[in-house]
Amino acid sequence: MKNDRSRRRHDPRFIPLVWEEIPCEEGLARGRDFFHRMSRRRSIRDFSPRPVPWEMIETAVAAAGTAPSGANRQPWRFVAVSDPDLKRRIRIAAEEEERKSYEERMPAEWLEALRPIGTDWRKPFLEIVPWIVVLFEERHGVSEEGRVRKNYYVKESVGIAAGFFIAALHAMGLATLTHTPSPMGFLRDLLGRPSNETPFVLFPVGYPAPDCRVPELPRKGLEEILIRAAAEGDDPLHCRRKKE
Ligand code: IYR
Repeated sequence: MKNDRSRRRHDPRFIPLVWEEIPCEEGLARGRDFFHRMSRRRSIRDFSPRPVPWEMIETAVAAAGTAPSGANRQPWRFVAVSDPDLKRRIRIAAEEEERKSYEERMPAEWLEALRPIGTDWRKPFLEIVPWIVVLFEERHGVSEEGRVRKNYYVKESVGIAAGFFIAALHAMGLATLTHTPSPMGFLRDLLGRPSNETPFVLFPVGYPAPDCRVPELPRKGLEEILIRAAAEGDDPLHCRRKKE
């Protein structure tokens, strides 16, 4: 007798998967290309005022919105700011918090950890960039009758959407920074978001300034981040080489 789960998958509301079959070698080539492109992504803090078309912001948010989420609640909201006055107010509020953080709140160990990155409380890029995109997490939904509707794995879901957003911007030749002026509560007020939404991360989005410099930071190698838990003596499957 079929159990409930398999009956679910035969429910008429289930639809056939749209799936593009990619041969192994081709898939590996695409994966390597993706890796090489992603490995050239850098977070930057020196932005150009060069404008960025709205369609590029829309496209990156559309890509982010394809992320998986707990119970498919899609608990993300992106607020894209181009208004110079609003950007200025965000800069002023962010620098106020950041100054307190750097001068009073952050312990010595944290400041030491940030030394190679060269940050301080000043955030001029918030006024220079064409776009500030603030990603909010929707901590819970609200039904039409005003009842709370639970969301699940909100941080994980929004974190994955943030990753998709960053990858999409990079694919379009745009640069960003995961900026978290802490605490970020002021963003909810400045952007007029409801109380069930909390700022998760702020992305300045634009092109690098011509003289942009970035810290020389190493990335961990595969040998450090990948552990293969295979049975002893197991020879892993490899893609077949293309015939010459
Ligand atoms: N929010 C501060 C501090 C900061 C914290 C971490 I962790 C960083 O990786 C970088 C900065 C700031 O934006 O300067």
